Amino acid sequence: MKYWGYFRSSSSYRCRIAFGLKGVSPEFVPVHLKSGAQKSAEFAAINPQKLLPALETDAGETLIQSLAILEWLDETIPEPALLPADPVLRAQVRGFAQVIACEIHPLQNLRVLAYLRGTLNLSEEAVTAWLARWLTDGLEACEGLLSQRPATRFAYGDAPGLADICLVPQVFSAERFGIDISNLKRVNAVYAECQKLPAFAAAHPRKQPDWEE
Ligand SMILES: N[C@@H](CCC(=O)N[C@@H](CS)C(=O)NCC(=O)O)C(=O)O
Repeated sequence: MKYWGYFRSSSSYRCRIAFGLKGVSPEFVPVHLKSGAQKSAEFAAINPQKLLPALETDAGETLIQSLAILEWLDETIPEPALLPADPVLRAQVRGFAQVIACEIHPLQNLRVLAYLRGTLNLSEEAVTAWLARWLTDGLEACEGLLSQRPATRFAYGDAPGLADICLVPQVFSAERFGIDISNLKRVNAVYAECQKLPAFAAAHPRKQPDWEE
C-alpha cells in the first residue's frame, strides 16, 4: 500500500490514525502542500482533485477522500472495527464524522484560505474571524452530539472509531489556528483519551517525517 499525505493535512492525519489502529504501514509519499506540490501534473495524475490524501492499494487501485479510504480500510481489515455493528449507531457515528469532514474541514482548507487572502484580499484578522466562526460552530455541534449520549471513554463507546479519528485532527487544527475551545468539555475529554493510544500519538503531525515548523 502507498499513501500520499502531508504532516499537517487533517484528512491525511485521519488516515494515519486508522493505519495505526489497523496495524498497517503503507509506504509514505510526502506531498508538500505549502509549496503547492498537490497541483503538480504528477500528483494530479494520481488525484485529479489535487487534494490529499490518496491511497494506492496493493492491487494498484487508487482511492481518494479520507472517509472513503477509512471505510475501505474497515471493510478490508475488519478488526478492530471503526464503525459500530448497530445500524443506528453506525449512522450516528457517520453523521458525527461528516459534521467534521463535510461541514467544518472544507472551510479551513488551504485553497479556501488562499482564496480569502488572495482573490478576496481579506486581512489576516478577517481570515482569523472566518476560521473562529466555522470551527467554533462545528466543534460546538460535536460537543452537543457527544453531550446527548452517556459519557464514554471515546466518542461513541469504549473503543476508538471513526468519530474519534475525525475529531482528533479537527481539535489539532483548532489549536493550530489559536481557537479557544476549552469550554467544550466532552470534546476535550475524548481528545485527551485518544492521545493516550499509540495509534493516535504516532499519527500526530509532529511525529511525521515531513514535519516542519
Ligand atoms: N474531503 C477530503 C478533503 C481533502 C482535502 O481538502 N485535503 C487538503 C489537506 S487536509 C488538501 O489537500 N488541500 C490542498 C489545497 O487546498 O490546495 C478528504 O476528506 O479527503
